[in-house]
Amino acid sequence: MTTIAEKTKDLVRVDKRDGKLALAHIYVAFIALAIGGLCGLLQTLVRSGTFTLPWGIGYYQILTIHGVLLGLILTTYFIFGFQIAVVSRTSGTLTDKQRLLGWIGFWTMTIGTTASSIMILLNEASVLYTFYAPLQAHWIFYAGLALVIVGTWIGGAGLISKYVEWRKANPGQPSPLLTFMVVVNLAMWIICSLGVAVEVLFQLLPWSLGWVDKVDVLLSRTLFWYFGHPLVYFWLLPAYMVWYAIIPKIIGGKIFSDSLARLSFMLFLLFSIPVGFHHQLTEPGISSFWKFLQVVLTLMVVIPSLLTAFSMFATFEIRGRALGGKGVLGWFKELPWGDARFFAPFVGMVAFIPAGAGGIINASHQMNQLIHNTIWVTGHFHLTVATTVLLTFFGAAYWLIPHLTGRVFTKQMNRLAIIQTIVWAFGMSIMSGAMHIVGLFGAPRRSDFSTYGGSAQATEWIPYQIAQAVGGTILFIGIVLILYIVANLIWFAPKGETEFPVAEVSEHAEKTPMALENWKIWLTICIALILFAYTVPVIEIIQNAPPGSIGYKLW
Ligand code: HAS
Repeated sequence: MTTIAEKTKDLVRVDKRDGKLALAHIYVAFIALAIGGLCGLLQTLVRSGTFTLPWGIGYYQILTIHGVLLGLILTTYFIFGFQIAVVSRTSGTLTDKQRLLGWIGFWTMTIGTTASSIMILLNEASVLYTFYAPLQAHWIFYAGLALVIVGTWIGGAGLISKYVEWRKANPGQPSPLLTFMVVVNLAMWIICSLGVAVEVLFQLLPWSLGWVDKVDVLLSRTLFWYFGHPLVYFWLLPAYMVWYAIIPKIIGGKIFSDSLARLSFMLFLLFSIPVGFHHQLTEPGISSFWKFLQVVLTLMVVIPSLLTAFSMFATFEIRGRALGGKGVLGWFKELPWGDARFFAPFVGMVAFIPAGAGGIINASHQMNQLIHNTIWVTGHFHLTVATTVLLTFFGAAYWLIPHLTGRVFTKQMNRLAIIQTIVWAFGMSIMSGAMHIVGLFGAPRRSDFSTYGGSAQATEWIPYQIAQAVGGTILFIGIVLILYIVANLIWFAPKGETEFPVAEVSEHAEKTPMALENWKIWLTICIALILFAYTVPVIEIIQNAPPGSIGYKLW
């Protein structure tokens, strides 16, 4: 018979077999970081006007590798690895069937990633990470991406089934917070990735195979952005999982409110999907009313981030005061600044303040006219995903990898991780700062310097583009440092036990209402909002489809 101690031990340590599955995902994520990061460095050098790519390699080719490997592959693999570990840690070891689904998902994704990457390397798919039509890639590139998505559905099904199993075994009780958060993220992901799956399967694949001559570009972009905006929250929510439920434990505090954390996640589920038009505000073919409606919904999706900021401030202040911090800000210096597991995500949070303000500017219909398609947008997403999210993932890697590999995060590695965070923040401030400023002057994003470098305007932009190259080079040093730390945690760090920190909820928090876990209510509102925001404009787009494209004369 298992004793209570043994049962608890099972729950605090991730089962080795689940750990192996999680680690497989994390390895691919860091390989993607190495290759994608190198391409990022090359890009900034090309844009500075001082460097030409050798061996006929194209600018758009490395830009595609950079965007696909970092934006789509690093994120998705790290998130799945993290989510598998989190569910196994908080809801118990996966069953053999659930783990098998995880492995099938992993290999499906990996076959797809390899196929798509080979096509990009062969210069058969230099279509950037958004693969907008009418840029056309080899059909294997699209098929590969479709496999990546199908793989995530299979792996996701395993995790959702663990949640269902837990709820059945514990009727009337709120599920473990972290598992609940994973399931919200997966629900959002599955609903939104249906859009890109339809785009790839029914538009891009038949077109690239030559079965149809034309593609309805507006419809394809609409389907892409139906997916593309929730995609950015699919990146953000695991970072929020760390902030809400892990950082409090690392700093020795408690979760400020379980209900507030769950509410904020549910609001993301509702408001992150029906907002894709805020990426298409300058596109003809969608009427102003629907753009306006989606701008309003975009501003609604800011609310859960403001709730998160409030909750984090409360957690930090309560802990800082418990440690003796006095006065309005005295608690601040009591926080564990020397602990990289806290410091890296904290710097990510600080970056999210200007990054979020930038997002609100982007979403504000008229201001979007100024920044759209300028390198300001690139500055925005390097602050959000490449700083806020990535620094939080690095902070998580410092305990997650040694926990899974049975090693320890040594003092030297901790010191190096603090340096890594500072290098990253410094390099990113220069690079993203320069991108924001020169974007306001109209410098385009995604443009090969050789196509515009000779113009008078471009000469004014050059100092900022050199600043971007300087920032990019510093960031590359940051990539080398994190890869060194990760390699240490996988192969060389001393053997030992590392804690998987999961915080408890504060005893002062209100009881969590079960309504927050009533999926019937939330999924119904979510689908109703999507139908409301998209049905009429999509019908209009299809009615006006160009002759010869799929959709033409459908109505
Ligand atoms: Fe964005 C474009 C609007 C958030 C990523 N975004 C992009 C693209 C990417 C991206 C990749 O409306 C480019 C896509 C492309 O290739 O074309 N974005 C927003 C808005 C938000 C937002 C309103 N974006 C994100 C996040 C991303 C991301 C998060 C990745 C993870 N974005 C846009 C729009 C465009 C866009 C337009 C299209 C532009 C165009 O024309 O092409 C909001 O979610 C932001 C809300 C955030 C906040 C900040 C809250 C602050 C917190 C930190 C608290 C700090 C603490 C520490 C506790 C309101 C939670 C305190 C310590 C101290 C010392 C003070």
